[in-house]
Amino acid sequence: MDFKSSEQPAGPRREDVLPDTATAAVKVVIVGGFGVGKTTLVGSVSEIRPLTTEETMTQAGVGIDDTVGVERKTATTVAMDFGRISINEELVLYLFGTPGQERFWFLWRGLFEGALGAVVLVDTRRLEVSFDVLGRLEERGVPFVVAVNSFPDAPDYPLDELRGALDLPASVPILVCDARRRDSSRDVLMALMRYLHSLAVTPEAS
Ligand SMILES: Nc1nc2c(ncn2[C@@H]2O[C@H](COP(=O)(O)OP(=O)(O)O)[C@@H](O)[C@H]2O)c(=O)[nH]1
Ligand SMILES: [Mg+2]
Repeated sequence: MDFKSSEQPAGPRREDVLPDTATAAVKVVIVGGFGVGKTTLVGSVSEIRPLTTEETMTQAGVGIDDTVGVERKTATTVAMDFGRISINEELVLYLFGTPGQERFWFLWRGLFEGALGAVVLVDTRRLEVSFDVLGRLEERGVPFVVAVNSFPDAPDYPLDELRGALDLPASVPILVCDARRRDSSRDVLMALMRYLHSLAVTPEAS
């Protein structure tokens, strides 16, 4: 009989437990319009099973949630996604994905409490769904990076053109990602960390 079975011992799974060296916890918010890949990004990068609150789209969303370009999407996040990623032995990021639809904006105040920065996910087929989100972040003075989630049939604009279309200042990082890939999602978070660091070093850069 093989006693080295794959059975897990009782108690928390190893990946659920943070190392004792973890000393800094940073809250990061993932925002963006409907169907841009927020839940996907949190799910691909989180080292704990992400918590997500999806609800089958109901009549409340009909005619309001723009499903053009996301025809296969039948669930929409009503409250938030939650995940965690350790950047190194000391730094842990807590990720909060939050809906971009206007009817959920009442959630924003609480979710942005204590957040150090944000990732704005963008779908180039529907840039306009990001305008309000970007405007609200600027209003609140929350530093953010923009991540273009590349969907196969999405137009492939040069990044400086996108920067112009989204009216982003030159200092705001903009990068392309594939939210389904862990390494790509991680790169986005690292870009945000680098940006936050640069702001802390030279605050006038913001
Ligand atoms: N091709 C492609 N599809 C994606 C990508 N990210 C998300 N999706 C799909 O797009 C749909 C919407 O993603 P979801 O994460 O639910 O969007 P959310 O509303 O922002 O949370 C889902 O069907 C995903 O599987 C991506 O990078 N590439
Ligand atoms: Mg979602």
